[in-house]
Amino acid sequence: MSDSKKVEQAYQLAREQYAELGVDTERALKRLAGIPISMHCWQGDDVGGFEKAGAELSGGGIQATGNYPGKARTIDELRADIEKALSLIPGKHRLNLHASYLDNGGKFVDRDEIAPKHFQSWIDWAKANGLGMDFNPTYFSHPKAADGFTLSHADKGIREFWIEHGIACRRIGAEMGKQLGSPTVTNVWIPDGYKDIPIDRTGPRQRLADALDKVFTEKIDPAFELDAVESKLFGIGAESYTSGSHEFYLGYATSRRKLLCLDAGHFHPTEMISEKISAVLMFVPGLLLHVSRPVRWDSDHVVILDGELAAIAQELVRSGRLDRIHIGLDFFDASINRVAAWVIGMRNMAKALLLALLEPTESLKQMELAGDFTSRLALLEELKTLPFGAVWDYYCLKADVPVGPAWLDAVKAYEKDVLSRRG
Ligand code: RNT
Ligand code: ZN
Repeated sequence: MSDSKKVEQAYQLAREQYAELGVDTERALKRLAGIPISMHCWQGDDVGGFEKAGAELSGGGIQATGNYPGKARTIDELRADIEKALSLIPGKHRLNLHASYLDNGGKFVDRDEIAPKHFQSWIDWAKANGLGMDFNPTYFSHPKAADGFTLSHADKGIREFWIEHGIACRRIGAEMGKQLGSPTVTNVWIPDGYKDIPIDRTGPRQRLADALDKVFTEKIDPAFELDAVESKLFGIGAESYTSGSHEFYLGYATSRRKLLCLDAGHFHPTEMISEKISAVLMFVPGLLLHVSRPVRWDSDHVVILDGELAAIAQELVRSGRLDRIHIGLDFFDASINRVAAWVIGMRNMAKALLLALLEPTESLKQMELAGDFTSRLALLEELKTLPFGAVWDYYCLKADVPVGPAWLDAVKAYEKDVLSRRG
């Protein structure tokens, strides 16, 4: 029997098993195919970008560690790596680009002067590859961010420089969304904060709110562009205070009607974003997720299929508001093959969504409402050993991407033929 026959046969059995619980696997697969995941460009080159030749991530309290060979050094190399990764991931997805990945034709263009034309080649490439795009201003790795403050800086000139950057990025995002036919989420994250205990916690936050209001002054059609703001608890060198804390942005997003970005690594270690989704969705117009894996701190490890990832996906699906939720990944591991890192993280996010879509949510809800917590717990545990893998394999087969670990062979071949030849 051929391998694909085996996959089909296993799927038919799985389908029957799920049907017994009232779960329609065909419907789940259809819904899964309609959920894009925004793949972050920065896993491909350790958050380096193409602003200057040989640029390295520096500042901003984010830290890629490892020196696995073969990282993308040029825009063409990064695009080739992304294409390779996407060819191994089922579904139609998006590319999440940082402003520092601009195509400046080899001539330095500062952050306050970037324009849609510096991203036209990315837009064309995205279009050719059937990808939507999301965007991020880059408020780090820059001399004007070197002392740890940007939009909340005490110096007006520095604030204004970064306000201009934000304004420019929204226009770029809008152009991407317009040309690609689906709104670009432009996500603002700034590293601003103090290493040691500040006297004035209010001032930087007032300056930040004022600067953001200036960044967001221009009305942009939400069919082209949506704004998101991302909080953070701490950063390296900003351990004691961040201007853009969770409470700050929750208030800001609620009062200004912006999307709130929840990054899984930006909270206290026992605080889970899965628990926050239902609450914040009640008050903000939409959510952006930065799905990441914090190991002891905001370490940005590759996303694995763990309990929290499953819980995040459950909350997204159970919310019934996927139309207001944008899923993006945020990690950067330089210690393993970077293309594999993408594939592992993306496939895991999709798997978690599928697991959630295969849940008999209505039955579980009825048990809960009836106070039958015994049945709720029993069924949740039984679900864990249903033949989910057979449904996932079938999804990969139908999407024409490798089933099971076979994708790794493709990555190894790419490493041998392409990545290992990079100096
Ligand atoms: C940093 C934030 C932010 C970045 C990217 C590169 O802590 O998570 O989202 O990871 O902008
Ligand atoms: Zn993030």
